[in-house]
Amino acid sequence: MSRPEDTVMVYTCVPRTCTSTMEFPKPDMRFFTGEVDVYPLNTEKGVGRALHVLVYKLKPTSQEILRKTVTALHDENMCQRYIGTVFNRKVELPRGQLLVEKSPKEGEGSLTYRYSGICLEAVPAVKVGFMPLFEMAESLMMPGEKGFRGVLVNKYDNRDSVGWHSDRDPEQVEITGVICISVGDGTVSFRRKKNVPGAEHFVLRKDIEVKDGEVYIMFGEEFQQYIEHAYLPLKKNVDGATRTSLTFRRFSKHKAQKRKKNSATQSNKTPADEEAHTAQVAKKARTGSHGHQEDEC
Ligand SMILES: O=C(O)CCC(=O)C(=O)O
Repeated sequence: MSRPEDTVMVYTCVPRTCTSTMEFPKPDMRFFTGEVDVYPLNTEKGVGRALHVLVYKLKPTSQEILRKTVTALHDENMCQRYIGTVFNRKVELPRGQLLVEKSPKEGEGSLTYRYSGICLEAVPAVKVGFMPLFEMAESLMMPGEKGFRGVLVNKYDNRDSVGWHSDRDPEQVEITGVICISVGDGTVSFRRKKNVPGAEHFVLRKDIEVKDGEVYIMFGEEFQQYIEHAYLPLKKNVDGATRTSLTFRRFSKHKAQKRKKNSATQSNKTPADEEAHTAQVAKKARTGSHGHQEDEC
């Protein structure tokens, strides 16, 4: 398990081997303690894009709001386990899921997210009491960044998981990338992608412990181009083990995605990597490999 290279109380980091300074989001003291754990993913400081995982800690008052909101969600059984199509076989995906949209515009239809033959349709944030959680996540954005359009909720029980993937946002310009709030302890794994030029500058793998009430940011320009992440199954059955993660995303549309949507020859193919992962889960494999591909349904 990796320990943070640095725990900072200041928000400008000066890497030892390069001349530029690195600025991290300053935690808003209404919601967060001042502590930030910084995990660099570069193998050599100053070489390649600067990519980090940053872990912030919510104050007890914010944790209380978070816990109440998530408990209410689970009491209403809002996170559903979906049956996906994998190699023409129907397989239950190993986690419960819910998509929440911050501000659905009337008449425009809500946010949707599709992979492995399933289509999640968003519920409005106000209906599930998520507006304060958007406020907490957005307080970590850098000045001028675009806000989050939605949040994907994953509910993991016992050995549930999400395999290796990157979140699709290829044109990501916001340096705060994807922000994830964790309810319950867990280990999130990161690794560099194979066969991607530039990915050789990053660590082969880093496992980061994220505790209940902590918030991690996949921080850095084009983070998702070079790095995959996963929440892998626990090694053993632990009855009653549960964790919920809330990943805040911009759900920006990719140019190719827009083209595809407009095209008459739209393909309904499910992402090959996700299929591989789910097939592995079906075979009770220990680890998986998949890639979310986010699309409008
Ligand atoms: O549970 C986590 O921390 C990871 C969630 C995730 O990978 C995702 O929603 O794409």
